[in-house]
Parts: sequence; structure tokens; C-alpha cells
Amino acid sequence: MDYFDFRSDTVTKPTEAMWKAMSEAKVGDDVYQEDPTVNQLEKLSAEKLGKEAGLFVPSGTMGNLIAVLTHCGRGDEVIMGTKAHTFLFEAGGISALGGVHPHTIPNNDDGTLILNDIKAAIRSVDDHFPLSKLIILENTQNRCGGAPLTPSYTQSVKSIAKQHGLNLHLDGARVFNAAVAQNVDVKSLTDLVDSVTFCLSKGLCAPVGSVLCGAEEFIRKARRIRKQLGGGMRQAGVIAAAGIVALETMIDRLADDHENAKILAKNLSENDKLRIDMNSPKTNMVYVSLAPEVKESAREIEAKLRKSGVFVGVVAERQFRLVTHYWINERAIEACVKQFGNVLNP
Ligand code: TLP
Repeated sequence: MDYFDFRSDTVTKPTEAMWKAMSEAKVGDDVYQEDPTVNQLEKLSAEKLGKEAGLFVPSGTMGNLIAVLTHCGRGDEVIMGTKAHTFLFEAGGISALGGVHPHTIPNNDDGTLILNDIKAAIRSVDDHFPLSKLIILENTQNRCGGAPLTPSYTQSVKSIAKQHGLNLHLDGARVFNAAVAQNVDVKSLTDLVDSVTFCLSKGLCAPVGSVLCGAEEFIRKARRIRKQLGGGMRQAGVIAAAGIVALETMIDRLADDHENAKILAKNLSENDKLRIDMNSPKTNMVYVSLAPEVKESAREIEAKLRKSGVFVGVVAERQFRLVTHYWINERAIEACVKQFGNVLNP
């Protein structure tokens, strides 16, 4: 049976061009920094994001963790949104492994943090308090409907960070979606931040990996921490090769995913048992809830949809997340809308 997987853009499999590049990749030992393909990917990533250097890491989670551990020491504090991936979905790694304290403030629906909240969260110097060291922004903001943050907002947060001697890290897992959605050069979202992680393995379709980018000295320290965490990979050029194809060929087409998300949302909104949430889609994510009269839970509906080959993410008792990506085409959207109809309006 064909199936259509809307659970996440993390489910994307490599393209033909990626398989070819992987099979032909030149490799070496990357812990010795001798893998030419990894070196090329790191250089290309840094150039694209307007940074001095890059570090290939196995996942977005490890990229964010390394960034925090590089910026902060034990007992230091990081300011981030209550809906930040770094707060919600990274298994508390910064606390578990770095003794770093998260200080959360609410996200607005558009993914931003209120500037005055950020200022208020920055601690004064007092022996009772942790030391405020870092602010984290997320672009696009996943749990705010895939909301893209603007260059000017990023600039405002950077000004606050600078004024108070803090660094700014961007969880840019989907920063290319943010750039494409706003029709801006990605550098306008990244050149101001002190460090940025982006994922190759989401909408860009590569099988594995993220890149952490920043200043030369920052990446030198980060490389050591990657080793401490066991993230030093050997002939990683095999997977980095797909990352290069991703950066060279898969960015502009993200606009198709955003367009498909709009079509999906529009068609699902015609089902009176569903409510589209958070003015989504803002990029490639559609958050949708069950209307009050539906008795079953999202989990029960999801199980029925799954039987018909439509996989959706359940993110709350009555809410789903559907993500568009390279492998979601018109036929997948039609199947999804039809099966929601079959399950909710039998
Ligand atoms: N997000 C996943 C889940 O973990 C929720 C998804 O399906 O969206 N930052 C952001 C903003 C992310 O959305 C994710 C993955 C990560 C970091 C972590 O990336 P990986 O999965 O490579 O560790």
C-alpha cells in the first residue's frame, strides 16, 4: 500500500541525486579533519550563513546542545521561549550534561519573544542569581505553526543581547524555510547571531545531519565538545555528500512545500469537523484541531488515518501537526483530505 507521511519533514528520504553523491563521496577521517567532503560541507554552510566556520554534527539536537555548552558553563542561564524546541524536545540535555539553567519566557503566536520579557529575564549581578549568558531564538518556530522570524526582529534581540553582554544562538533547524517564506537572503537571519544550527535532514531532504556555524574560535571550542559528546564521526563524507546536494539544490524548492501547506490547509478547512490553528500554515506546517463535537481523540483519529496510509502527527489531545515536504505531492494532499473526510464524516 502507498503511504503518505505528514508527521514531519524529518521523515524525508534522500533524492536520487543524493544517493549518487553519497555513493561517489570522497572520504577521510573527519576527527582528523581529513574528510574532504565534510570540510566542503562545513565551508559551504558557513559561507551561506555568513559565518567564519561550520561544524557537521549528527543532529539538530546535538548542534543546539554543543552551542549551549560552548557558550555557557555550569550554573549559567539561557533565556528561551516556553515553546522552544531546546526547552521542550531535547530531553533536558543542557541541564543534564551542562548544568545549564533554562529561563523560559512565553512565545507570542508569531514565534517571537516579547523584547521587554527578554530584558526582564536578564539577571542583575548578584550572588543569589545564575549568570545570564545566552538567548536562544528558533526560526522557524515549530510549535508556533512554523512561524518565520524577521531579520529586523532578530536584529532587535541581538541589540538587547549585545547591550547586556549575552550571546545569541539561533536554532535555525528550518532557517531556510524562514528565508524562502520571506524572500530574503538567509544571511539576513543569521549573520547577526553568534551561533546558528540548521538541519540538512528536514525539508532539505538529506538523510542525516545538521551544521553548527559561528566564528572560527567558537567552532574550535565546539569541535572539542562534539568529541566529548561522542559526536566525532569518521568517514562522515558519505552523509555530508547528501548535505552538499541539499544546500546546492533543495533550498529554493521549499517554496513548493509552503504552497502545498496552504492548499492542504485550505482543503482541510472545508471539513466542518476540523479547525485550522494559529493562522497556520506560515511555512510548511499545518496545525489542525478537532471541532468540539468530535468525540474521539486525535490519537484515535490518527490510528484510523494510519490504516488508510495517511500518517499525521498528534501534538495534543485534540490537535494534529501536518508537515509538507519534498515527498508530499498533490496526490498525497488529495489522499489526506479525502481520508480525513472518510474518518470524520463517514
Ligand atoms: N523537531 C522534530 C521533533 O523533535 C519535534 C520535528 O518533527 O519537528 N530544532 C527544531 C526547531 C526542531 O523542530 C527539531 C526537530 C530539532 C531542533 C532537532 O533536530 P534533530 O531531530 O535533528 O535532533
